[in-house]
Formats: sequence, structure tokens, C-alpha cells
Amino acid sequence: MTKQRMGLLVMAYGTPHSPDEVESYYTHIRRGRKPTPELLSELIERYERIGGLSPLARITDEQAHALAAKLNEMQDTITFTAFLGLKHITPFIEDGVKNMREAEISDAVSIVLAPHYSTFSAQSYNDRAHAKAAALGNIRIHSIDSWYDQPAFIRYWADRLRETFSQISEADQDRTIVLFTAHSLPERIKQMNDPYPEQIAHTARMIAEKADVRHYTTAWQSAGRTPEPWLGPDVQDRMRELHAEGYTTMVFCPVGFVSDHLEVLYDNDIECKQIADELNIRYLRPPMPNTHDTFIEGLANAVLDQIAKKE
Ligand code: FEC
Repeated sequence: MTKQRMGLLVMAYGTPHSPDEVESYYTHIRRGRKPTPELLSELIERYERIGGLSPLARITDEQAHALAAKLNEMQDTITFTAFLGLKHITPFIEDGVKNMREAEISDAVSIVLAPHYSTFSAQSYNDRAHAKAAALGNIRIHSIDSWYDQPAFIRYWADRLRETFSQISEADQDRTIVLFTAHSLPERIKQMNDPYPEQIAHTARMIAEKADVRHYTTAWQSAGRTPEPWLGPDVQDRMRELHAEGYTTMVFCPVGFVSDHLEVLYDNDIECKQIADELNIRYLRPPMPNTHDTFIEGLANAVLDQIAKKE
């Protein structure tokens, strides 16, 4: 039997490939508005603090390859080929769609390497992929809106939490709290009935139940540097409140992200850690999913579920 060929458009945020690209990348994030010299040097400094550049480019590549390999191993009717499509840097989402079309792929599934749906995240990725597919013609893309509730994704974090809690003495566990965090978004998403805040809360509930976590909360991180109001509470304010409530160990699960990158390595491991040191509390942050097999299995199941839905 000949196997069907299917494209796998793996979409992710993207990161500069070299220091020269930081300005154009930041300008793209700001929808064409150049950052001021102060904002630019602040961003360059953040990259320097995590080693010069973000490991995100390498990790995204590895995740895309691992996902295609996993899918090809899990079933034998479809051969998947992965194509990258990035939001803010080359290869852009549109390049990914064009590359699939040039490889004569007519059927594809797209997945965003971010678990939750929001008009600002998943929808903006999917809209760009569909617009490019419509412009090129002869290619259909079946998009996954969100996959945060995939059992293997929940299991990934629950397993990491159990490992983390095994390092905390029984006496300290009552003064330990897990902070499930995600990227903040402008508060106006609430008026748009965006499901993002509820999906984050649901993710936290599912992981906490599976790992038998006694105390947990959700908080927002990495809000943009713009004057408009962003979703709160901000994780840094929340840390101070939790400390005042008597917590002495804080376990960070940035469940809105799936890789080691600037927002985790700087915003959590440097900024939040600094607050933890100031408050004299213990900061723990289990490893990010990256290419962990359980996590890749969750992504693969999301792709196969999407294909089953379209049949
Ligand atoms: O490691 C790296 O180099 C890239 C890390 C990175 C990830 C990421 C994920 C998300 N963002 C989301 C929304 C926004 C909104 C704005 C915004 C701004 C930035 C800036 C940098 C940046 N983001 Fe990002 N984001 C990453 C990096 N992000 C750098 C610019 C400097 C700053 O504000 O810190 C505000 C845009 C504006 O100014 O108008 C909104 C969302 C995600 C998670 C979902 C996803 O991955 O798509 C949502 C990773």
C-alpha cells in the first residue's frame, strides 16, 4: 500500500539567529515599529545575560524533527515531513507554506509550539498559514487550535512536579507553592471572550490534580513593554504576596511555553530568582519539555486527533 504524504507545518515564535538580527526581529514583534535605542539595548542585554542568544532556534528545529519522526513511528499509513514556519523571523510562516507547496504537498496539518489558544497566539499563526495557502492554491492546511489538554502534555509536567517535590522535605511541603505561569496578553482579550485565561487555569488544575499538588496558583509573566493594561497578577507581584502568606519554596512551571528560551531563562531564572533571593525563599524550576519523549508524544497525539477529526 502506498503511504499518503502529509506536510507538518510546525509553527513557533522564532528568535534571532545572530546578534545582527535582534533589531529587525524586535521591529517585527512590534508590527513594524522600530524599538527605541533604549529598548533595543535592553533586549540585547537580556540575550547577553542568557549567553548571547536564545537556544530557541535549535530547540524548535529539534522539536519539529522529533515530532515528524514520532508520527512516522506511531502509524504506517501517512509519511509526515516537517516544515518550519516562524512568527517573527525566517523562515516565516509564509515561507513554510511555500516550501510545502514547492515540495508538492497538497495536504498538511499545522501545529503551534504553544499549548493554548488565543487570538494573539494560535489564531494569528493559523490565519497567516491559511492566507498564504489560499494565495498559493492547491494546498489544504488542517490547523490545531490548542493542545494543552493532551494527556501526555499534562503527564509531562505532573512527572516533573513529582520529581521536584521528592527534593523537598515533608516539613517544607506545606510551605511550598507551585506557580503555573503563561505569557501575559493585553487585558482587552477579556472583552473578546478569548479562552486563553480559562485554558491556563484548566491546565494548572489538571497538572496539580495529577501530581497531587497541595498548593498552587496561576500568574502572568513577561508582559509587553507597552502602556496598555496587561493581564495580571504579574508573577513578580504574586511572589511577594505568597511570601507574605508564609510560603518559603516556590516551584515555577511556565506551562504557556514549551522550550528553554529568553522568557524562561531570563524572566524566570534570572528575574524571579532574584526576587526569591531577596525574599530568602527557595526557587525551583523543573526542566522545560524541549524534546522530552512524553511531550513529543503529546504533540503527535494532537496531530493524529486532528487528522481523525477531518476524516
Ligand atoms: O528566546 C527568544 O528569543 C524568544 C522568546 C519569546 C517567546 C515569546 C512568546 C510569546 N510572546 C507572546 C506575546 C507577546 C506580545 C508582545 C511580545 C513581545 C516580545 C518581545 C520579545 C519576546 N516577546 Fe513574546 N516571546 C518571546 C520574546 N510577546 C523579545 C519584545 C520585548 C518585550 O516586550 O519583552 C508585545 C508586542 C508589542 O510590543 O506590541 C503580545 C506570546 C507568547 C507565547 C505564545 C507563543 O510562543 O507564540 C503570547 C517564546
